Amino acid sequence: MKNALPLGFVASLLANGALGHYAFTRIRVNGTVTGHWQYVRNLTTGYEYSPDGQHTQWAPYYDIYDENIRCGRGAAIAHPGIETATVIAGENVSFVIGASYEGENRTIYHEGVGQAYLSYVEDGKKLEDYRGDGDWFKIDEIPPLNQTKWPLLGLREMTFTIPKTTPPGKYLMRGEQVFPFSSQWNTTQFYISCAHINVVGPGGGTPGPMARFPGAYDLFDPSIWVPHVVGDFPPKNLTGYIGPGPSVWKG
Ligand SMILES: *[C@@H]1O[C@H](CO)[C@@H](O)[C@H](O)[C@H]1NC(C)=O
Ligand SMILES: *[C@@H]1O[C@H](CO)[C@@H](O)[C@H](O)[C@H]1NC(C)=O
Ligand SMILES: *[C@@H]1O[C@H](CO)[C@@H](O)[C@H](O)[C@H]1NC(C)=O
Ligand SMILES: *[C@@H]1O[C@H](CO)[C@@H](O)[C@H](O)[C@H]1NC(C)=O
Ligand SMILES: *[C@@H]1O[C@H](CO)[C@@H](O)[C@H](O)[C@H]1NC(C)=O
Ligand SMILES: *[C@@H]1O[C@H](CO)[C@@H](O)[C@H](O)[C@H]1NC(C)=O
Ligand SMILES: *[C@@H]1O[C@H](CO)[C@@H](O)[C@H](O)[C@H]1NC(C)=O
Ligand SMILES: [Cu+2]
Repeated sequence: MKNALPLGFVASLLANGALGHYAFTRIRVNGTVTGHWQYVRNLTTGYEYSPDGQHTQWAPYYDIYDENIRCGRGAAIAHPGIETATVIAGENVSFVIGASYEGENRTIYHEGVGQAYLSYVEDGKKLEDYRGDGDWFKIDEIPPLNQTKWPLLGLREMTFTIPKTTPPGKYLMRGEQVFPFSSQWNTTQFYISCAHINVVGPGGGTPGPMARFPGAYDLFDPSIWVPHVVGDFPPKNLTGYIGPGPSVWKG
């Protein structure tokens, strides 16, 4: 958050005792919260634009033109021992916070949209080795509730629905929360994690439109950076905000 937040927001963070960021380290499937990095690709330590081995695992990622924008910092391939969660199409998968300066039970406090994408792993190819350089489609988006309120604020998790007609198979599932209200252009924060899932169900749908990362987002997208003046929190004019990237495929 260095040099990137309006004073009013910083003040409200300090009032809440919140000093840092967070990472979605686990998912909820079938109602149960699973282990840290059990089904989610481990993030490396680092700051802002690159892995550096010195900062925290839960710092956001900033560079929308780098391959780390797919699955988060250093998560282009999976760490050893990651598992794949079987998920029934039509059910929910939540990305649950599990690491922050305040420990595992931090709640979401960044104002911003939550989104989820899927990328199919071709039959016979291993999810573990898949770098996410293929096509992605957006399956869900959690927009503002009204002019002033993001529904994610205060929750521990972002919940997304796997469309009922999603073609069965193995997917990288990309969950992200975007904080587009930095005081400076080109400092939008992305909280990204990718889970390994195996979708089961009848299939029958034709997902699309497709997008690739990098490529899906542009620094000039109005949703990537929403300028706020100092002290302008809570926001006053959120209605109409649509998250960056392609439209949602509902199945
Ligand atoms: C995740 O990455 C961190 C930082 O590099 C490392 O310390 C940790 O052992 C890794 N955890 C897993 C489950 O791979
Ligand atoms: C969720 O429930 C389905 C149906 O019972 C099961 O096949 C699947 O393994 C469960 N997934 C996880 C991650 O527990
Ligand atoms: C899935 O999530 C949506 C949105 O949060 C919720 O309305 C719905 O009840 C959930 N469905 C299940 C089966 O938990
Ligand atoms: C986080 O919350 C869970 C559920 O309430 C609890 O079991 C766990 O001990 C908490 N973790 C910490 C580090 O406080
Ligand atoms: C937005 O929704 C929140 C939560 O329901 C409510 O407290 C607030 O008054 C609403 N704001 C507007 C402008 O309707
Ligand atoms: C955005 O910021 C990064 C990191 O400082 C920099 O490398 C990049 O050139 C910037 N992009 C633009 C278009 O200014
Ligand atoms: C609210 O935002 C829209 C663009 O999203 C803009 O056209 C409009 O002028 C804004 N309204 C106010 C009162 O700031
Ligand atoms: Cu933060």
